[in-house]
Amino acid sequence: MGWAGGSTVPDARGATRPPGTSASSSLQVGATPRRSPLLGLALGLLGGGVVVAGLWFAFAQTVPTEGTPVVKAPSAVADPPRSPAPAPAPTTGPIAPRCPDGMAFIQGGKFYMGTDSDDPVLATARPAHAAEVGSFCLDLREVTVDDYRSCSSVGECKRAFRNSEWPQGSTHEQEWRDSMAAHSPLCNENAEDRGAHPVNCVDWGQADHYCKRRGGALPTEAQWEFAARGSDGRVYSWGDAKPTEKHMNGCGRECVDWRAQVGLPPNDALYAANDGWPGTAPAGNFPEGMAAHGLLDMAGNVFEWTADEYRGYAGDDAEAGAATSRRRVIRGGAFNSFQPQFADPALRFPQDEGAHTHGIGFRCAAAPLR
Ligand SMILES: [Ca+2]
Repeated sequence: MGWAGGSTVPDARGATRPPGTSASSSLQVGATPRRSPLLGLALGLLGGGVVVAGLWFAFAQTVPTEGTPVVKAPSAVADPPRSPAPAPAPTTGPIAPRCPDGMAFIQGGKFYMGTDSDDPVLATARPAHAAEVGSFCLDLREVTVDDYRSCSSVGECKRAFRNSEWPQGSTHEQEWRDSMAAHSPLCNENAEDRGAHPVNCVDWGQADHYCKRRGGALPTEAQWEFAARGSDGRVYSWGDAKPTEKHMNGCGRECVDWRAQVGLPPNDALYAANDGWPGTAPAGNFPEGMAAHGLLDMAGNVFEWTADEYRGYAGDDAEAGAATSRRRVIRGGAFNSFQPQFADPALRFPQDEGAHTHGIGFRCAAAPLR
């Protein structure tokens, strides 16, 4: 997408010129054409005719006719000094806001952020509380592998990781290591045919840097949630319908089967159908799950890094004491999410900002163009 990239390229000399012109089409100047005597006479007669016509025209303009005001003829006498031309009247009516290519304009507004659900999965998202955000732009899709490589292949971003790694937490060490090994092949940097998939296995710093290089930033949590659900209190980003294999890339039959194949502990399926993608799917592949503003994959495919450090909404931040590094909020559920709560726009989890996992990617926000 490259919306901070320059769209103009100077020519070989570094000069600029209007579009559609070239140096070879410029006029030759300095040559004086010769004129024949006959041509001179013809031009003289023509010039005289123009003078006569001009005088008639000037006269005609000064003759008042009924109902029309007198217009003063041009005069050789200097006019009195004129006052400066008035400034153009301000344009009335709203000016359509603009966003960089590939981004949606999100009109700012109020909403209830978080949830009052007592579901344990949504524990960190309690309580619902009034919030307000200003207008901003947000990527319609998750940043893809190809997008990210446009930065990492020119040495301006660090390459995405090829292994999945996250803090051990309370998991048994061998189980933790086995799980990281089983999931690492799902890092899209390992494959040549996943250019249209979301980039994953990037840590928070890589995501933050990529967005800043594009002239934007990671969305704040409030921006992300407001973009996903708007102001109307809907249950999911697409509305109130329960998530299916048409709405999002979650954990369907294919995901349960994949876990069995690689020897991971079984889990339930979010839906019974096979959504076709045991790992990530190409970004924007689930149009029925489209949120307001045309945003895609706001649930499923990959979780998304946000700008914010994790803080408990109610000030109950006891977990933070055990963290070994700063934790950032991730949003939106992933391809391996098997509970509908993971599609709830309020869902939020802390993640170590140094983690780089198969299930986390990102999208960027930006200020509207002026
Ligand atoms: Ca997503």
